[in-house]
Amino acid sequence: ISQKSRSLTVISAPFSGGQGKPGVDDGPQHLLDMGLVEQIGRLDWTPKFAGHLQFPAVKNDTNIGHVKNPRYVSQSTKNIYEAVKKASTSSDFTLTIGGDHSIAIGTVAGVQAAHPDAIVLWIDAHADLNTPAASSSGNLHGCPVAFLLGADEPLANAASKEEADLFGWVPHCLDDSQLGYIGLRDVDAFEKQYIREHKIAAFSMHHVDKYGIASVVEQAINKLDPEHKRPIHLSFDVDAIDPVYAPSTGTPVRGGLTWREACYLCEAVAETGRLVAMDLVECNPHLEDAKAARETIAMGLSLVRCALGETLL
Ligand code: NNH
Ligand code: MN
Ligand code: MN
Ligand code: MN
Repeated sequence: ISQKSRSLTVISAPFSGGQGKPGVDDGPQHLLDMGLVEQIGRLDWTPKFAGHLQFPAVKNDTNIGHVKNPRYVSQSTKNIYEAVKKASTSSDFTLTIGGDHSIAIGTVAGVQAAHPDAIVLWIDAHADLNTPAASSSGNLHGCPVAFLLGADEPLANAASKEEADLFGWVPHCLDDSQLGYIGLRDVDAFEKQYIREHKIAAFSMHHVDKYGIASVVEQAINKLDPEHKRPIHLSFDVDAIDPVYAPSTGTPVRGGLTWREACYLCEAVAETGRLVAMDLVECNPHLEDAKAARETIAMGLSLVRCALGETLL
């Protein structure tokens, strides 16, 4: 019996200010050009493209301490937050396409506003859990989870209290017990310690090898939601996938998920019937060559289709 067609909002967040490589802001257009909305429309969903969010440049956005583009990232992710909050309140599903992973400051906060009990599955080679102070790169795409958990402190070396509090608007909407990682293999010392101390559900590639992806997804969901009743937000960084399958991304790390493992993960989440939001981030079609870019975008499209139930019989 087929379900009635559910409403889905596609939000494009062509944002690259959370890291240093230009081109990731072109990920959304490439996903759209290769048929994202049409492909979703062939499934049991009614997609509506909400357009490209605009991110007006910020003048004199100098580093605060070593933190890069702080005002631009704060302002842009706030716009994303408002858009995702609105979409998540009014439609059954919100798909946000990035853009770098700093956009998840806005997507997670926005989805949590509509579904405060939603669990977040963060699929990534990295934990993105650095506080600005702990980050060695100063790239804010490595920090979204810290803001959402409320692990951050006012920015050090700011010129004013206002500037120190640039990210004070981010709701501390996530509890440690609401977050699960899959795919980790490049985690900084601060992040490891935080994961241990706060007992965050974290499955690295070692666990994927040891137990298999099916068991890992099951263990993650069981740990975060033993009663299997909470909504799910899937935040998918394509660098979780092995660079053989997703080469065009800013920080590739070898030894990642295979094509099928990544798709399986999305299918298993689709199978729950509780997925309410997905982010697809860090596709940078300007890295590697045109063929690599096409393969990376094709991988991303597959993930979305699998998460929306394409392969379920
Ligand atoms: N952990 C590093 C940092 O904070 C790398 C983060 N890079 C990512 N995250 N691509 O997904 O800068
Ligand atoms: Mn990430
Ligand atoms: Mn990553
Ligand atoms: Mn905060």
